[in-house]
Amino acid sequence: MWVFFKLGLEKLMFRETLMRKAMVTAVVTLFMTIGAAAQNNIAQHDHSMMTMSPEAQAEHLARLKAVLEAGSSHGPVIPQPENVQALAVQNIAMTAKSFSFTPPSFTVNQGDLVNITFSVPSNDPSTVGHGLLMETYVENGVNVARGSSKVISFTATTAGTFQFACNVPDCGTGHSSMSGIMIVKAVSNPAPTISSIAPTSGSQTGGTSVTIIGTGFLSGASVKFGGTSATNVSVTSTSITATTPAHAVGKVDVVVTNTDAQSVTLTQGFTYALPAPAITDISPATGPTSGGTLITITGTNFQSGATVKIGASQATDVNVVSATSITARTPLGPVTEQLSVDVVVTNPDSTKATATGGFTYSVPPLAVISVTPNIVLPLGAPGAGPVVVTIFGAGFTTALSSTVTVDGVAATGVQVVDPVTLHATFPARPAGTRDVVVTVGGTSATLKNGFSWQNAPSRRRSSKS
Ligand SMILES: [Cu+2]
Repeated sequence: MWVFFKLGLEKLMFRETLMRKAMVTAVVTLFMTIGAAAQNNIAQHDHSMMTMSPEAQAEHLARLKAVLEAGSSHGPVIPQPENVQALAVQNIAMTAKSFSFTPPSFTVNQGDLVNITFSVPSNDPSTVGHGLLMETYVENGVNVARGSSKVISFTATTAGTFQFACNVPDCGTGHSSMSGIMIVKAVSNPAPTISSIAPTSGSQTGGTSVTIIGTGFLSGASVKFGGTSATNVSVTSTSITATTPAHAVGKVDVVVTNTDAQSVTLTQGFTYALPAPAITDISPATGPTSGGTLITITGTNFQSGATVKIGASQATDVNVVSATSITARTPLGPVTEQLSVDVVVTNPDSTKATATGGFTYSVPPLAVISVTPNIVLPLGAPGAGPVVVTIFGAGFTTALSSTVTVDGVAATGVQVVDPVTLHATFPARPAGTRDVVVTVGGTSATLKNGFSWQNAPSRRRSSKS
């Protein structure tokens, strides 16, 4: 070890590469442990204040860089961040005097912003001052004149050991003893996590602004949806906003990758959907409460398999003609008075469009169309008695009181089933064919000869036929 130690840096450069790396590492280790006083011993390439030609200076710089590289140890170099968000600010006051750096070594944490205030005392023996060349971080050297100082700043992005030296070769005898080491301690950040994303779905065309909530996000983190990078990514430690890229319809993974390569995946965390439908027109926009009106709904982004709801009920005969047109029949309308109801188109992917009050059910004039059954046994016949009938018509409503008479006698148990259906119980009456009258509010409608009481046909008549 001591043999290696006493060899000068320049002599080491001419050795076989692996040997040199091992030896310089040993030298660095030694002067880190035994202190600055020993550094003078490694100086054997002094230039004794002579003035070097530009070519010689370039060659010297190249050789010095090679030596520093050999004396440093770190992984792949991480570029300087564009936006510095330092873990901490490390202000290092460094004095360079013939022929040592004070301090000869210092330690920072990965991610720290390092500000080296590099000073050369006014009483320094070197008339040309000194300089700082540091592996990876100060690649081109910074010269500082005697009696002045400069601040050299960088972010300690890459962890490892980085040797530095004076890059002013003609600063005097002992120049090459001016060497030191910066140690950047690797900082392992906690892996990022995602707790939620909002919204959880958006159009296949992209452009949805989403917010991802979680922990451990690092400035510069990237976000991918289904393998495609999001844009407009803005990061704080606990939230990320980003704009979704375009992607085919379906569920995709959301991946946040930190600048230290740690990542987190929210499996199938975002759903790409077709654009939501919209309704622009409904024609006709009115129809009777009895339903059955064929309407055409015009709009956009209707999908095959869409359903249509009118008021509280599903429309029938729904036909998605195209992405812009649907035909359907209105269901039975409300039992109450004239009413406007919402028309809702729901695509198979659950996106929907609502036309508020888009269809108006009109109550048609009161009408009685038929009674079932309409022939029963007359009063006095064996088995004769009250009978429950169904009356079909129009304009029935629970909003107004309803009465039914048959043969001038009130029916009992009158019940409005829907705007076109009533139930009632007719009494037994003498044989005959009579009128049925339905009264709703102050309006009546009559089915002339709508109901008969009569005996069953005789066997003879039956056998004749
Ligand atoms: Cu120097």
